[in-house]
Amino acid sequence: MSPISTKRHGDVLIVTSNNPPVNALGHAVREGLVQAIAEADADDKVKAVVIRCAGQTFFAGADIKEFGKPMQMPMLPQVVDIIENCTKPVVAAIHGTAFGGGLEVALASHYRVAVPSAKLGVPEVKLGILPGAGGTQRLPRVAGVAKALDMAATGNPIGAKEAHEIGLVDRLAEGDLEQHAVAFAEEVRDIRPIPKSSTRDDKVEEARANPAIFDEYRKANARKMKGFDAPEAVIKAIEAAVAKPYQEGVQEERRLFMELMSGTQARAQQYFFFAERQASKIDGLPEDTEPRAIARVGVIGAGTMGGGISMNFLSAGIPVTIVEMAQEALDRGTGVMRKNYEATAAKGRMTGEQVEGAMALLKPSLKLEDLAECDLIIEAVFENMDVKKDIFGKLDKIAKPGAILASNTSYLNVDEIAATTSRPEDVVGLHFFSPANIMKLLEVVRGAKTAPDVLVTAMQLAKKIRKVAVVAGVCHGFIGNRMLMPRQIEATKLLLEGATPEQVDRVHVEFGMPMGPFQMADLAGVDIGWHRDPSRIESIRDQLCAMERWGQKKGAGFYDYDDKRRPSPSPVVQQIIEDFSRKEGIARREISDQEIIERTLYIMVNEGAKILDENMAQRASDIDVVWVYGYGWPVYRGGPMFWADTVGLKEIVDGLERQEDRLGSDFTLSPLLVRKAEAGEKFTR
Ligand code: T1G
Repeated sequence: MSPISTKRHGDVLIVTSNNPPVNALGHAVREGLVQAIAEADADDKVKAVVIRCAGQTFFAGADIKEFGKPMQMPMLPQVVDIIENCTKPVVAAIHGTAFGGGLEVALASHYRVAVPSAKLGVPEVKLGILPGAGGTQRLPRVAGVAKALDMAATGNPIGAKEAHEIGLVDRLAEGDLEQHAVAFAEEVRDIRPIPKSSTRDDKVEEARANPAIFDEYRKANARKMKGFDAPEAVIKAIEAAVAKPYQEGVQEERRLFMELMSGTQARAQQYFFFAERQASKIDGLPEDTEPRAIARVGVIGAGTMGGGISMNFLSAGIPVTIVEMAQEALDRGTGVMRKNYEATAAKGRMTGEQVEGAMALLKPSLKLEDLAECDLIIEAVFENMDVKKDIFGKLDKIAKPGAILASNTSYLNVDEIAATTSRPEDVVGLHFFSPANIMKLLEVVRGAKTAPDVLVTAMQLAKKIRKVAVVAGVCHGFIGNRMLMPRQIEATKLLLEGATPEQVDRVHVEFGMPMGPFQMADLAGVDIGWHRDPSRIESIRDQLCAMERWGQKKGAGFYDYDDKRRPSPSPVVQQIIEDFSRKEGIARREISDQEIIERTLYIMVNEGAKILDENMAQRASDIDVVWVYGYGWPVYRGGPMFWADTVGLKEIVDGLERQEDRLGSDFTLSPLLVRKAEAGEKFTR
């Protein structure tokens, strides 16, 4: 049964796609569209065509599940040209997300009608490719070059209202979309010549006269595009749309598309698209597990984390009761939240009334007892087990039956915390990453006794507050921080042996990380976790902390900073490092970049393999989701485990064996990693 059906409404042929969940343009859909256009062409009684979709959205793009498989004709580039060459006017009726190939079908249609809530976009760059069905050639001709560049090089969609303002949508349909689209088709049925996007030049003329626009775009977006292949290819394809007629430009698009599609970056980013969606699934839970209703959230602690966590729920329209121990801390915390919202509003990403609306949902309190009305309570206080145990003991008496009790701990044992309550089945870890209102990652830490519906509630709530949740087991540092630890330890040892902070950081930044271990320490605070005793100096970090070189916030850490927080290598720090080398009797030596990669990145893969072996993560791709969303691992490398597969697990093992003496006696190779390397297996598909 074809997912494409047709029906008549007067002299309009209505073509409907019914291919849940997102009307992906799979082979059967493409075949059906070609047949429908042939039907329209062959029947004189058909004066116009409407293409629409049933379900949640207009075509959301090519079927990504078909990528890497043998091509099945007709391919999308042929389909869109057939639509554009239809002898009757074709109207695309858009709702939901007209993304990728979906927008390309709409662009090849002669007119576009959309509901105001619809979104239009070409997110192909997020998959490491570019719009490959004429999108890079038609979009600039319909929406203008500047808008086309921005949409196609970032992958960010625009709303239907904006699309209507720039002429990408011809009419907004308030109410019944099909009715409006048919009425519009009736209006345009006799207009000749039928308008074809591919032959329009009015909107590319300006760029033709000013090709500098492309280099200006490259310069303005260099940082965001750094390391990625696809955005530059998009710019080249749109340059071709401006410089060449459609038929030649679309050849250039095809060449660039095939080049990208055959590259590792595309494979990594397409892998990651599914990895991110897989992470929300919890294997082995009873199918009928229902989430608990969360009408009000309680947060204990109005510091950086407590405030940031609260903002996630307030922004999603969920009321929050926030509790501090002292009025001054409570006022400071709520003040920071308001300031953050106002900063977002100043950037035009929120309106004034949205700020007021969010803050109106916040109920500050000095009494834990006020949390009795909450369905979920998140503790976000000092990272100390005694403090957390004390709080959970009190919560056990205050919280209503069925309330979920969560700790935001980054490392500590959630089972130990749960044991201080009479309801361990209601206890879970919700590890947010700082800044909690910005970072998308949420580690959901599953205690030994955490109930299935608590987990399902956490995963569903994560989606509601626009987080990407990953289930982690109870171990020191869960998934992300557990892999971060060996990396930080080795990075510090490398300093003692001859590397400099800037060399280690450079290797990581060249690899694609947003910053290296020492830049990250300076940003987060060198003093995090410091014992606070300036007389106790047992490490380089102790020495820096004792000198109040706590990082950017103090104008000095591993680096010196100017008043604009620009870093420069510090001779003082270099001297401290060399003094420590001498004190530890370590002869400094030249250290290669490769050694840094093996000792700081290969070692992370080894820890990831142990996490998998101990069932502290459900799947290797979950580990990749943690590192991309929690630490900025470059998505064009897929994540640590996908990357290890591209390096080859045998090489990872060989590299770690090469470093075995330097990794020290407590280093052990993961048996799972060794087994997979020997068997020639991979961690990810
Ligand atoms: N192909 C195949 N499956 C897809 C899909 C797609 N394009 N989009 C979504 N799915 C699956 C997804 O894996 C999940 O499956 C289910 O649908 C619901 O997705 C030639 C080559 C449309 C905004 O990049 O952005 O066109 O987990 O959880 O939150 O130029 O899906 O249920 O088994 O994300 O409501 C370009 C990608 C393709 C759009 C809906 N298009 N999709 O979000 O649901 S390349 C895209 C999305 C292309 C042409 C090129 C989102 C969504 P499961 P979901 P959602």
